[in-house]
Amino acid sequence: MKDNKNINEKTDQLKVHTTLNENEKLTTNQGLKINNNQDSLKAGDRGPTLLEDFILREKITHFDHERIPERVVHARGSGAHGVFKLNKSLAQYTKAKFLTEEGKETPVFVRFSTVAGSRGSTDLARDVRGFAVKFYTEEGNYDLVANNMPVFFIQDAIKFPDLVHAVKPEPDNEIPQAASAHDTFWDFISLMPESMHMIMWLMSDRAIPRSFSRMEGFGVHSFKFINEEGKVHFVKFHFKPKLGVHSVAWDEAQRISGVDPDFHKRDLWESIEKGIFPEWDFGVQLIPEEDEHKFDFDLLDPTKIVPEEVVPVQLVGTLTLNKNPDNFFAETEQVAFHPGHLVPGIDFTNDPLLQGRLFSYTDTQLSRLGSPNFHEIPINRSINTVHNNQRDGHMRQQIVKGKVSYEPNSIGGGCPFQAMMKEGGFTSQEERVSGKKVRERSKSFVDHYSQAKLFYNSQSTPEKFHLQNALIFELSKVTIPEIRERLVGQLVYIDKFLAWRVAEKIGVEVKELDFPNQSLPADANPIDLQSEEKEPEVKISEALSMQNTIKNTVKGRKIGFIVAGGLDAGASDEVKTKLEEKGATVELIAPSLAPLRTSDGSTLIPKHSLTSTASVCFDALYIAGGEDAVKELLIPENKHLVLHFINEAYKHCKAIYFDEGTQPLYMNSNVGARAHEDPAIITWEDKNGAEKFIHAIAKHRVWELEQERNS
Ligand code: HDE
Repeated sequence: MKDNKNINEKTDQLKVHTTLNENEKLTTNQGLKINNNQDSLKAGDRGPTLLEDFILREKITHFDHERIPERVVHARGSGAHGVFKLNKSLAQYTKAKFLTEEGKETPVFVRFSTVAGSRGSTDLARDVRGFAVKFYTEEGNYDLVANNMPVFFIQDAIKFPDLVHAVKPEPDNEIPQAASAHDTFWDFISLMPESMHMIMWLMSDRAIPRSFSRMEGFGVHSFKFINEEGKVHFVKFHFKPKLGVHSVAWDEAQRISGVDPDFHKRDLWESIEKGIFPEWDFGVQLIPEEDEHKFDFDLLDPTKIVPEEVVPVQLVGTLTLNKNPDNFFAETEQVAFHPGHLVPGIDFTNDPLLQGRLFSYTDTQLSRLGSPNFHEIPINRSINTVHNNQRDGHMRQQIVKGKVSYEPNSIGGGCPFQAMMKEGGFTSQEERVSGKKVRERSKSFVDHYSQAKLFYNSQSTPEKFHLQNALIFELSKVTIPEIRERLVGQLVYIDKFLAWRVAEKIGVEVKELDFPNQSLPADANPIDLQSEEKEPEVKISEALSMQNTIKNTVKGRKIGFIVAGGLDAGASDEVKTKLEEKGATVELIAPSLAPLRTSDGSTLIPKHSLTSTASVCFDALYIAGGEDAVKELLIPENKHLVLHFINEAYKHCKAIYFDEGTQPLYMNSNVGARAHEDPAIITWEDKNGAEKFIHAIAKHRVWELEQERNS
């Protein structure tokens, strides 16, 4: 929404820096009006260009320096503005103002990202997604730099460069782009048992979301809440999408990467432009400080979740994205997050992964944005004014008056003053810390398989099947058999059948693992340690299966209507209206982009032709009836394209509605050969077809019929 009403303190602040070229004259960067932007200044019209052409030089110089380094990880991103509304006060647990006043609204900017791929790679890579939220609070910026998976590959920051080097394209030939399916990634993983829980998440369909609006967000680490009295709680942060958690099939993801590599970016942009604002419930898991050691895992270990059955998630707020950025580079590219951007009432824990992150994020902005003044870039500015004695540096914007840039001072009347705690001055939580200086991993971090098992066992049968196939796909790309074998050796500790099934398909044998393990104390043997594994408190966690998150809504769904000249306008209009009333979008796909006439003489303009899009870009298909329309769809040059649409949507377990007169298409497609009832296939025989169609789309997919639909 270009000029929507979703204005808040932050978007207001950005306005000062926003410009529109409408009705303006072209100028140089110095404000000089330009009279000829077509030709450079030459010695004669066929002569050499003159060095004195300052207009040419300025233009080309600026162009030459337009690029900045992309993020070393999370390079590809999409962002949006929005608002966080607190529905339930957390004053009992934290003094952070944006979390204590019920009904309070805080402006936010959110950036979603893939991790491994370059800026120009595809949205649909199998990967973790970043979910970074900047809260512009009255007490300063608070960044919750989250992911769509609640655990991480490694337990200690010192392994992060190794992990990233392993997953990024291989350094000799820069292959493969935005993919973990290669030797170096699986070599590293197979030697890092602590990564196995995360690998279960990464091989699940969570790594190929249907949209950003259908992903969860997790703070991953345990953080701390501190209330006015100084009482401490550990806290885990959650964002739960109002539309449920949904993903596409891997085969679909691969096709989308070709047909529309910007699939997620486009979905986010278009949803917001249409006013279908993505929304999440914000939740917290709270653990009193004194209960820190009550769990069969360590709260400081980022490869572990706190199962919701053990500590329920309390939903306390709503995150809504309601405004697209005006400029991708200025906002989405230049936004700089940092887990160390805190407000009073929130603090870190000693999670050794988090501790390393606290160094990395400012450091990386220095090379990416080129100056310690990156906080002055409009998107990064706090809505609370900034007052300190930091000065100068590249691209300084603020003009601070006066002689004083030190403290203590008397010349400036002592300003700016330190703030007392009661005035909102930040104080770190007082924590007793003692211990020998050691380069070691805590023994409480050693159980690497219980929660990997918990995740796997909590998946529905189709989800397990997809996970298994993802492992087979990925490991089949590994050229070194020993790596494949070693990884299978890890899977044995999670699920023997899974290990056996994968091994069979990737041509290795299931062997017991036997290799040096760098993440364990030197004297520990991983197998012995595993045999000490405790019976877990929770064996199945419902929250871990996407199947359990289905909501009864078609909001934000995109439905492809396959139409042709002479279509039965009455019938298709009825379905379209009902879908649109419920927040879905309908797009017409026809043999060509030429306007077409309906049975009642009205004109329709198709958005797509049968060759310019594909079924993978839609959640469901409606095949419009009408004698002439069906005839046209059946002519040889159209028939195979239409059947391809239908068969592919069928294979990907989508809802398909065949309206009156489309029997020949139905019979010629794979749908006609189905042996059993299928709730997501609606035909001309169904009474209340539109309602059934809507119901089927709301279920997302009939994954449980995948085997049958593909047989
Ligand atoms: Fe990051 N991470 N990270 N990370 N991370 C970056 O910062 C890093 C980790 C996450 O949209 C970088 O500005 C280290 C966990 C997101 O701009 C960099 C370690 C989680 C984003 C960096 C981690 C994240 C980043 C690259 C291990 C989930 C994108 C560019 C110690 C909780 C933010 C940048 C955006 C980006 C370092 C691990 C989330 C290099 C050293 C765990 C969402 O600073």
